[in-house]
Amino acid sequence: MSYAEAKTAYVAFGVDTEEALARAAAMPVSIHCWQGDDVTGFDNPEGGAGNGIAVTGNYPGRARTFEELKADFLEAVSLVPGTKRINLHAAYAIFDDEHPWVDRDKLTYEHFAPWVAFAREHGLGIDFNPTIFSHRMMVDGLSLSSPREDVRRFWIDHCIACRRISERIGEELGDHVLCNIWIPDGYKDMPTDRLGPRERLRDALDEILAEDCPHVIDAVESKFFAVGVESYTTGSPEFYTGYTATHEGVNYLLDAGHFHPNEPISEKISSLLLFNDYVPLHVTRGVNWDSDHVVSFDDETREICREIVRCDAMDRVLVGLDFFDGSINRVAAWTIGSRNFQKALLAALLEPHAELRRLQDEGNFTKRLALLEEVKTLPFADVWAEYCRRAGVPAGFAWFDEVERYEQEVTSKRA
Ligand code: RNT
Ligand code: ZN
Repeated sequence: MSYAEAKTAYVAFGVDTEEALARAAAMPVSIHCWQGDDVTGFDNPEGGAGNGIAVTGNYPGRARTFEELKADFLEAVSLVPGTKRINLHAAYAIFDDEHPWVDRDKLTYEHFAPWVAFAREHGLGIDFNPTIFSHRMMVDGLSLSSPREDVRRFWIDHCIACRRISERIGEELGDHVLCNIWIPDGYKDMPTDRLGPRERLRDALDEILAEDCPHVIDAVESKFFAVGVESYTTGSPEFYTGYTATHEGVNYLLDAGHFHPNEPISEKISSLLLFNDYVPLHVTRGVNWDSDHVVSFDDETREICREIVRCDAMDRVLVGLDFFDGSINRVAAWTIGSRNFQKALLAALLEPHAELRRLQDEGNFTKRLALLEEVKTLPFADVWAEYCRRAGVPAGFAWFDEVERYEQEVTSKRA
């Protein structure tokens, strides 16, 4: 079927494909830098990910330097339609002769100026995250909620540095920068004090967030449990629900992998939208746990996008991707997950939401279900192909040939 025929098929359901294409293309999606190197970063390349984060797989060819990571990122995003931002982590600081290595509590804007130059050159926005894992100051698995004053001090100073860096990036780019704090703090086995760590986390956040940073959109990311912290997570959903509800301008970041596997975040977006300026997301795919599998064009990703569209919140839901699979070609992983999010977004924009809402309000639940199911088999593939064509990226599976070529010529040559 041609795009023109597909367009007609959608019109029959009151859906304007032109409007959907334009809206999908305009929504920024923050693409995480950390898929390219298994969350290793540049400040401790020998260390690799650990101490609060887990990555599996040893597919050859991971990016080891700033140059390699930039090249791989550009390769991946050249195959993805839509408006892109780059999501950085503090561990991706650039050190050189002029700005030699410093520890994370001493990082400054200069260590990220090369990223800003890169973003400018390619018309990308930037988002930022303190890196509170893979570091010797994670003591007994704790950072901001540690009982040790020196440990808390180090991480508070790191987070303050990150907010200042984010502020300066925002100034430089004339943009807002999402600065998202996630900590892995928790206990493997039954805690005997649940309150103390949470009091310490609350007080640490108060100190971190005290400075006025007009270019920064602050967020805190909750988690229910993780491998290694099965029994207790300091930064739980209730903790951050309370914290963000009582702290103006601090937004609650929902990660799709951070809840019970049967507790989808698509259900939560509308509630948070009522009480927060922004709802930042980490779109990822947990398989039985927070495994951060590559995002699939699956029911939950599609439902997340439907909610964004239904709530008319494309400017308040800040989408970031957060998956990292080291067991397959990393450029392919980046491309697959990012394209899948774009597919889900476009598909959501192609549903007759006003009509579906009307049916619900009229109590016509039979027709609501009938219509929801009927539109699933409209010729989406043809609109998707048109979306890709207009963005100048491969519409069909040809993108994979390009990734294979890149692997042959570039990543497979890395020792
Ligand atoms: C981990 C959190 C966190 C990280 C990234 C690297 O469970 O989801 O967002 O994945 O910061
Ligand atoms: Zn996350």
